[in-house]
Amino acid sequence: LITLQQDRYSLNYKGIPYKTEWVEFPDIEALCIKIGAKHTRLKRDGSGRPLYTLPVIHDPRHGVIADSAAIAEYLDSAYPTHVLFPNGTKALQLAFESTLVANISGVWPVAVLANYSVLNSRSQEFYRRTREVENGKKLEELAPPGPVREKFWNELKGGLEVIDGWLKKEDGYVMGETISYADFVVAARFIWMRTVFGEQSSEWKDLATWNGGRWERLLKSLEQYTTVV
Ligand SMILES: N[C@@H](CCC(=O)N[C@@H](CS)C(=O)NCC(=O)O)C(=O)O
Repeated sequence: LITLQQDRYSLNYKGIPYKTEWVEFPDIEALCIKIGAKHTRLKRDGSGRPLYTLPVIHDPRHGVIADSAAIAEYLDSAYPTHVLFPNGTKALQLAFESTLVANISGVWPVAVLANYSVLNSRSQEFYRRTREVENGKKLEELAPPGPVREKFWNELKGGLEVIDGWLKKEDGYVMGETISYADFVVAARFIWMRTVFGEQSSEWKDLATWNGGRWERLLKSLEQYTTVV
């Protein structure tokens, strides 16, 4: 199951035809090894073993590539229209991605059970087992309703305020008028939140009001690229 959709948005943006194959969590490692996709980091279970992740693309013109940033860089070199990393912006865009991920990390413990509930039973078993080992806690104990959950939610809100402060007051993209990889990084996280919490949830309704509603408007303005093909 691909939860980080930003590469699909890149493909849509560039108008490259493709087909999506959905992969369940327990099948990712074996599939990556079989097709020769590289691991993207090490497992966080203390084993030091490689961790294979999605998204991965297979382009018959080139081969198999893992990791969103590497995929975007490859797509720019092979398909140079609608550039994702305009000249000289890759390092800044990747720094933006790291900071965004750090600034919104409070959402993770809050969303973990909602994320778990959208998976099928095989992926649920894998997700619960691996995430509980990584965190040393039951999923239910990560952000129980009450002050702990509120603290994480407020951390998310504060983190997004920082990002909002970096962007233009009137709507616009990370690079101003130009769409780039960084906007798909933001959109992918918001679409993930909307998907796991649900559009009618109190969480999404709250998020949609933050920072003058800019996040929902961003999704609307990128909608044509964020549809699933
Ligand atoms: N840096 C990678 C991160 C991708 C990633 O973390 N993917 C997760 C799903 S959102 C994954 O495949 N996890 C596999 C696992 O937990 O075993 C990228 O941007 O492509």
